[in-house]
Amino acid sequence: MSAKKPVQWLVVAVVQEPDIVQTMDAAEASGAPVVYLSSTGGFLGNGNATLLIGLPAGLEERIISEFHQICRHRVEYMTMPIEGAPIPLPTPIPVQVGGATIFALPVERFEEM
Ligand code: 2BA
Repeated sequence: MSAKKPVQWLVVAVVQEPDIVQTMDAAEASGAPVVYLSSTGGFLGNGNATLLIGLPAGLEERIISEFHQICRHRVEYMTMPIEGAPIPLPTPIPVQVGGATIFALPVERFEEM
C-alpha cells in the first residue's frame, strides 16, 4: 500500500451553482477529498458553493487551471430603484459573476483522526 502524500495546500473555491458538479468531479478525479459548503454571495444573494480541497504540493496549480476552464463568466441582473422616479421602477443592472473566486492557502498542519 502506498503512503498518502501530505496535504500541503488548502484550495477554497467559491463557484457558481451551474459549475458545481463539474468542479467537484475535477477535484475528485485528482484524488482529493472535497468538502462542499452551500453558501450565498453577500452582494447578489445568489446561492453558490464553497469547496474546500486539501491537496499535496504540486496539485494546486492543476486544479486551479481546470477550474479556470470549467467556471464560466455569467451576467446576472440586480434590480435597483431609479433615483427621483415617482414610483419605484426597478432598473435591472447587469453584474458580471465568475468564473470562480479561489484562495490557495499553505496548510500548517493537517490531521485525520
Ligand atoms: P456576490 O458577493 O454575490 O457577488 C456577485 C458578483 O457581484 C461578483 O462576482 C462581482 O462581480 C459583483 N460584486 C460583488 N461585490 C460587489 C461590489 N461591492 N460592487 C460591485 N460589484 C460587486 P464575483 O467577483 O465573481 O464573485 C462571486 C462570488 O464569490 C461572490 O458573490 C462571493 O460569494 C464570492 N467572493 C468574491 N470575492 C470574494 C472575496 N474577496 N472574499 C470572499 N468571497 C468572495
